Amino acid sequence: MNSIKDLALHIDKAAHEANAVAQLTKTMVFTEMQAYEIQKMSIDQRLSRGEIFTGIKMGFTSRAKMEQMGVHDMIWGRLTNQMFIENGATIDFSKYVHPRAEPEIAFLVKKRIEKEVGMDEIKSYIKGVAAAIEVIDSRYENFKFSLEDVIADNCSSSGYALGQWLPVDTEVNNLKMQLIINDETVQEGDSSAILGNPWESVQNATRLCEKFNQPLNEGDIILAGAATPAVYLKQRDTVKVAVEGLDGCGFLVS
Ligand code: OOG
Ligand code: MG
Repeated sequence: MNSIKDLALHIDKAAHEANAVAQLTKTMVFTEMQAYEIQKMSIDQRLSRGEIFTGIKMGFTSRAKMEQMGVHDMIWGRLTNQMFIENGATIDFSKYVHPRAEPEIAFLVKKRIEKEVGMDEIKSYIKGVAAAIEVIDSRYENFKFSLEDVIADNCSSSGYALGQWLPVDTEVNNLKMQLIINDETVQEGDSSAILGNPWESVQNATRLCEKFNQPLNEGDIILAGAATPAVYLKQRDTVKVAVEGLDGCGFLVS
């Protein structure tokens, strides 16, 4: 492997086949901007296999997540329809390397976003909010990576479940968020852990859309990032998220 393209094909294959691989930065040194190029090329592979782009996810927008993973900067990744988990569905454990779940809040785009939008205008670009669970599954051995590695690996994105969409003026800040596995609360946090207010994450998402030339269209989603550390899943788990004031969602692991 001696080019950005080789690294992109390698990480795409690892994701496609659910195999853990060594960190890409162990093979070749690359910058954060090159990591985003690798991410884009690896997602282009998925799109060429027929997957459809459905939005973006923000990462490391809470201190809890940054501390858990030992990484200190906001990141973003791309979502596709193949990652969508129908509320109440069963996911196949064998299709993942070492999946973890984390509680999130999702935003539904109302109109095209291609330029940074200020906080004063942000709500006019969004038509719904919902509780969400993100399934992250690093393609790296032991779930260990540098910032460049995780960006190249599409920020560990591998699945997302969504609760019922509620109107855009539904309060999303200062809400209790719980990740519940097998009827036990395994993580609990507050939505204000997401950059002080999850809307700040949406605002940052628009900034990154402009910077990386990745427009969002009506119907695309933005995941604002986890409010708590993520928890490893195992076979036969029942996974739910409860967010005060929003409709919850969940799935089973087979
Ligand atoms: C990277 C993804 C981070 C979040 O919500 O902070 C993320 C990882 O932890 O593997 O999705
Ligand atoms: Mg996440």
